[in-house]
Amino acid sequence: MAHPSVGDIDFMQVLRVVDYGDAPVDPLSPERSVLSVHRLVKEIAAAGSIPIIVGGDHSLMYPDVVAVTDVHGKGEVGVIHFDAHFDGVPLMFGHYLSHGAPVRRLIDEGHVKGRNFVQIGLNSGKPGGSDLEWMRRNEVRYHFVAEIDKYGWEAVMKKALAEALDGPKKIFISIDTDVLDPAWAPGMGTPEPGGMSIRELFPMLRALGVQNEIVGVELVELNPVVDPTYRSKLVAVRMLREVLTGIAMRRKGITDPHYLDPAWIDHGVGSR
Ligand SMILES: [Mn+2]
Repeated sequence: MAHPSVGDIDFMQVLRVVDYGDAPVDPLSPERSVLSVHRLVKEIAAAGSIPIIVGGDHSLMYPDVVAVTDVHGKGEVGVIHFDAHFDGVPLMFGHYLSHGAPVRRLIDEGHVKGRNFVQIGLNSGKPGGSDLEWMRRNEVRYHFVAEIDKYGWEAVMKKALAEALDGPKKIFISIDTDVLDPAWAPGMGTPEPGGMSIRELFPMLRALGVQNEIVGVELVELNPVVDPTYRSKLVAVRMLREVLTGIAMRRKGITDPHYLDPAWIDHGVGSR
């Protein structure tokens, strides 16, 4: 029997997973890099596959999501954005393309409707006055960590999904590793203490895959070099495995995000 990848369903047995290589980037120029990232991601989406992008910082969100909406339609994709930060400033140090501004670009240019843009896990200083005003004017939905503390991840996810799918039928998932508390994954660019736990994020990622048509996933802001414990890399890999397991479960017709394969679990905790 194949070793189950995340406790029950082995996504490698269900999906065809291919390493499509690296987008050529110019480390000194986001303006030049954004084009080659967009081209590669669009090529994957246009082939009918689900691009899974591993960053790199969150400036990738702009070419990644535009590539996917180019294929699936402007305004036809909802975004579930896990992040401690709202990433929607108009300019960062005067720059149009940066990891602090992709949300602004995507919504202002009409690739994704603000009302289908759902942020989960906000946990830094609140967006400032004019930024918050912009978010509200564009009907961006946002859920602070405090909301997860109060109502639990499942209630927040249910609400977030209803918001993202208020129109579109397809979902792009953007995961900034800093949505997690740095205790779980210290190898990141802009850690914020008090973030989500893996016990909240992992089941949420899996459930998103089970319950939705996922058309793209990105994992960004991971910086394993600054974490000699190796933990950040393990946790990041697991995030993607949870999403992929959810997608595989859906392909097998499973709709319960808490499903455990009885053939496997009977030999484990369930039988004792
Ligand atoms: Mn971010």
